[in-house]
Amino acid sequence: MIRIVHGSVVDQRVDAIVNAANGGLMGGGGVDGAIHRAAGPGLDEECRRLHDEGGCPTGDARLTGAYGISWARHVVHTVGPVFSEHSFEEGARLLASCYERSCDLALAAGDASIAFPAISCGVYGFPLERALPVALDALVPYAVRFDRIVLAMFRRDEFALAREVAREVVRCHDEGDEVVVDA
Ligand code: AR6
Repeated sequence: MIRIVHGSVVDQRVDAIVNAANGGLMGGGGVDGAIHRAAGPGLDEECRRLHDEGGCPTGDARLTGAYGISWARHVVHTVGPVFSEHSFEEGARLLASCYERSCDLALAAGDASIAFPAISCGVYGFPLERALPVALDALVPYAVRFDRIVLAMFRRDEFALAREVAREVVRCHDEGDEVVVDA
């Protein structure tokens, strides 16, 4: 089941929390900063090791522990494309790959639920109305493989826009304050 919700990805009660990271994996602003603050120094330390091993290329992902995010089993760090650095087609391919690689790593680690922020839709400049169809396209094939996939829209206006876009591109219905995709 895929759900679009309003809120921070850090607050989702799931096994795997996905981070919109940068290639260095050493933390940053936006959701990356929020996840590192919530997870604490254990995450910083594990990320430093991944950084020293070369970090993570755009479109790929790396899995770590969740440390201070006590209910989660893992944080999956994925590196979205910077919107202005690619053709739309290439950016969309890289963005889809972020969602797919994150799901693959979480499944391989035994996670039954996963929550994503809107990867690349903040500092990296990918318009949410163009990113969400890419995200949904990538995630629908995984819907049966997880108990729950959550797309967490941090700002109220992002959630409102995501609800509009979802209605245009997939069959879905409202359940309280959430949008459930009928996969
Ligand atoms: N908590 C939860 N979600 C947030 C928060 C927060 N505190 N702040 C922003 N979002 P972004 P990107 C939402 O910019 O575009 C970092 O510095 C935001 O509303 O965090 O992939 C990394 O280190 C948006 O929907 O990620 C990279 O350098 C979503 O998170 C770079 O930013 C993604 O926005 C990655 O940029």
